[in-house]
Amino acid sequence: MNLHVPDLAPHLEPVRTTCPYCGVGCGVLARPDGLGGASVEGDPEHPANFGRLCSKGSALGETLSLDDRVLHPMIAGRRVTWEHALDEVAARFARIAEEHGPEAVAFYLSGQLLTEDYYVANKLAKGFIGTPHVDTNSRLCMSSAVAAHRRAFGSDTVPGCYEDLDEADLLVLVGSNAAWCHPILFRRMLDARAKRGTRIVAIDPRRTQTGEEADFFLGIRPGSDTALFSGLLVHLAESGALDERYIADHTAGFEPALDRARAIAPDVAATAALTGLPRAEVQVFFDLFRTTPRVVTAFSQGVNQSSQGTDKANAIINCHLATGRIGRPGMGPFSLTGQPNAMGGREVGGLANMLAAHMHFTPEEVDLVRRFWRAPRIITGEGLKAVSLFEAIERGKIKALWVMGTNPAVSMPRADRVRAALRRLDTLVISEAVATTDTLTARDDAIVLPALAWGEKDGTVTNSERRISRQRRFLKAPGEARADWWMLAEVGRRLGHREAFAWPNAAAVFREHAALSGFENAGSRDFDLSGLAEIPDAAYEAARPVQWPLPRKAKSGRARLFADGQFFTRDRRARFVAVQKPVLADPTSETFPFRLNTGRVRDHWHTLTRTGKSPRLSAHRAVPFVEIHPDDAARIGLAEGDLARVSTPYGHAVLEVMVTPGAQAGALFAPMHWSETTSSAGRVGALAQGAVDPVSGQPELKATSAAITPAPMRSRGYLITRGPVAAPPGWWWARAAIEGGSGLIVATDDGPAEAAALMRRLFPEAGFSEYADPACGVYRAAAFADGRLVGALALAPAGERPSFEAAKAFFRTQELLEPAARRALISGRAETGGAGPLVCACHTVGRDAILGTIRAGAQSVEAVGAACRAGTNCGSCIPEIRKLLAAELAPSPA
Ligand SMILES: Nc1nc2c(c(=O)[nH]1)N[C@H]1C(S)=C(S)[C@@H](COP(=O)(O)OP(=O)(O)OC[C@H]3O[C@@H](n4cnc5c(=O)[nH]c(N)nc54)[C@H](O)[C@@H]3O)O[C@H]1N2
Ligand SMILES: Nc1nc2c(c(=O)[nH]1)N[C@H]1C(S)=C(S)[C@@H](COP(=O)(O)OP(=O)(O)OC[C@H]3O[C@@H](n4cnc5c(=O)[nH]c(N)nc54)[C@H](O)[C@@H]3O)O[C@H]1N2
Ligand code: SF4
Ligand SMILES: [Mo]
Repeated sequence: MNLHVPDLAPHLEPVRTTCPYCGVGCGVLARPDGLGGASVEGDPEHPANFGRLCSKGSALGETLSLDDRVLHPMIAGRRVTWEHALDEVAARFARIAEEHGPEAVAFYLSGQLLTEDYYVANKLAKGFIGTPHVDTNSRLCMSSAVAAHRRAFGSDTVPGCYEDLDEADLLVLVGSNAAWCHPILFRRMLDARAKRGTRIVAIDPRRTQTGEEADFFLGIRPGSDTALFSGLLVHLAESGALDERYIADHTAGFEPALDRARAIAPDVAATAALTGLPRAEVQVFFDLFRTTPRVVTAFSQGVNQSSQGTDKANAIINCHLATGRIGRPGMGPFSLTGQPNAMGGREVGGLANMLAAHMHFTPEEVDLVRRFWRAPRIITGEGLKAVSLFEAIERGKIKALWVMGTNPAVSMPRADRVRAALRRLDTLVISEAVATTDTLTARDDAIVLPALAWGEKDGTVTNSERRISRQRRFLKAPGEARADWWMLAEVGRRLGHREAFAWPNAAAVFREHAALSGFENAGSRDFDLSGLAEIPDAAYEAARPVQWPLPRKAKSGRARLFADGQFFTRDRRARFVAVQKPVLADPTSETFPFRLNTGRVRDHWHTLTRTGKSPRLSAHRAVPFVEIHPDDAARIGLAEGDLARVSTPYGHAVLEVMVTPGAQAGALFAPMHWSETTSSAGRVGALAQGAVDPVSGQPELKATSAAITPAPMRSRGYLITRGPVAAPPGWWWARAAIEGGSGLIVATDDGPAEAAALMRRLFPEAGFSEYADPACGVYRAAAFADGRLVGALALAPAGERPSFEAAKAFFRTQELLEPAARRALISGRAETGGAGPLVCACHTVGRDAILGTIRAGAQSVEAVGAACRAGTNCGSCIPEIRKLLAAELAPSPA
């Protein structure tokens, strides 16, 4: 295997790297094609995925184009040299620190930075500029899990590993849509079920794809998880299922925690009332948990992104501690991390309530870090957490902000306010790879630093099971883009700290980080990577995935912790936590009678700056949408595909309606992905309330009181062009990547006449094929230059929606279109017969094609795969295929 730093030349041997999306941390083999692209496949030797990749990982090759990249440093929209940009950042930070104190300078970082980037940012801010205000998008993601770990274990330690998922007999998924968000781990869970009969329980107010696949789905009332797990603790205590010995020898605080649990949910009936679940379901779940020793409770954002997120997580951990089911094969609470390096950020201390290397602010720890860094301005206490940080910016208290690897104008709750706050800064510095993000365009005088992106940079990431893997470069740096750690170090040197920021490469940064983790650490701190503190450059280059802790002299990392009952509290005992009774922070009202939940879809990643480039990934869900229960939809007068206006006290959006019995009555769900760059009114972050958890400071993103009303427009349709164009003012639109062009799915109060005029404005030189039926409100046109298709526009009355799916196929080729094809395009019929909405992103198979195979006799996922290849690569769509099978094969009512 070639593990050298490669160049642009095509490689026979692939480069081993790690997927830049979710916290599963799959190994990827990348083969550059010599033209700036690469093909990717799963690394069979990586212990997270053993060769598999999900739809997003498989499509990484489609996201490497340099369109929209930031290629040069810019100040106020003008290209400048690196020297100039870095001098300017340093000078402005120095001036602001001088005039207003160092606390007027802040950093907002990301769980998508590499550990080396993160380490340098943290060191610069907390040791050398002297500002504690360093927070990260991990505040919106993992901070409740971190806080819960610390309360229970005395340290932010994930006790288990992925093999526990393979070896469990019961997998409880709480607030996790793993089928879509951790697809490769979910496939491991399904494998465990096939192999050992593992039962899967999903607990979520929505019946997601995960809930569909689970053996047992608990459609819990939003925010009521603490009640469910309090009820479980009481049940375990009363049915003699406690591990009394473990409790006595290795824990503290059991009695008060049990008393509190009793006060919240004394029995099954009370638990059922609080969670909205039928008693029988609560009982089944309690029985399963009680009688199955090998149980892993995996949790994600339905737990963390909550105004009681920390209590939710501790209520779960309490049940594992009470049964001693922790740190042993197939057992334990398991926080599924979101971002590829959520864990690495925690390791360096990139959160405002941490100092460095899992150390906090005891005087001894502060002094230790100060001595290790030889820091002139070490901070001595916590900084502001994300939500308060942006409020401090709004108030003018923080004057300079460096945003790195995150897009807060989209992803922060109350995103409108956050965007306005960015405009109040004296200085906004942004390191970015993509030029069109909402944050980057929030003001026109930002200092923009071009960052290397995935495939171009070198460093490490840590996945959900504490496993550190290398991300390796296999592409040339585009333009003048540089690594994030390099920019930070250059600013550090310019601020006069030459020696402290003198690393020659990422390996050197990593060694220092590993050394700090082991510095004066005789087993008192969980995070110890000192075994790698002297790793030579060549070994770092070739390093294979390894789990921490990895102390000096250790032969290998550790898969599990805490089986010995030794925790990182002062007395080495774990703590039970007496949790609070759940109350939702934002009660519904007459004006806002619904509860808006937000989250993710299968094929998109966050704010679309990367997956938005892939035609395959953009097909599964092409427009911003809102899920609603059929009864609610009927009452309000909304049908599938209609447009609806969703409002909360904080903002509003216009979204396409998806009617689904998977939604709870009274609940709405909308994905977080669309921004102002990719839609006219789909930026859902603006709607989220963001009340923070009192312990972790993590904002609530799953339950905001909301209203929904129909927002009909006269016409629906699409506008497809070869290069991107803007939709006319007043149109509703969403942008979707397609092969050979740029797609807008649109709605408007305009009709055929305005549409015809628009085509002529857009393509003044072109020839047209057109069909117009003004009486019926129908217009379809294609524009040709020298016989080549350059644009297509179709509008029809809202109920009839012209097929974007069918039309986009005509743009795949740059060749002349045959007259028959021209006619087909204008007739509004697909050339090939509609494939329906995309289901399998890997082999581009639509719903109708799959239904065709089922009707032709395919009776299983395997048979469908054999007939049309759907589901045979990454498997992310298998749950959807199973659902189609179930619906088609269900006996029809007599
Ligand atoms: N496809 C895709 N995968 C991703 C990402 C992506 O953008 N796209 N992002 C990655 C990141 S950073 C993260 S953090 C993870 C997130 O992964 P997940 O946490 O699995 O994803 P979400 O959709 O945010 O939320 C999970 C579920 O929580 C449920 N929920 C809401 N309220 C409650 C509640 O009160 N109780 C319970 N029990 N459940 C509730 C929601 O209905 C939702 O189905 O995904 C990672 N993987
Ligand atoms: N309503 C709602 N909001 C949410 C959530 C939700 O469930 N609902 N989930 C929250 C969670 S869990 C998360 S993790 C966040 C995610 O939200 P964000 O982190 O804001 O989303 P991304 O789109 O991943 O932003 C990453 C940015 O970094 C840029 N980038 C890519 N590579 C590099 C690089 O190497 N260096 C630099 N400097 N930049 C790079 C990308 O172009 C992109 O603009 O959203 C949070 N917000
Ligand atoms: S599960 Fe998918 S997105 Fe997550 S790391 Fe693996 S390939 Fe990447
Ligand atoms: Mo996240």
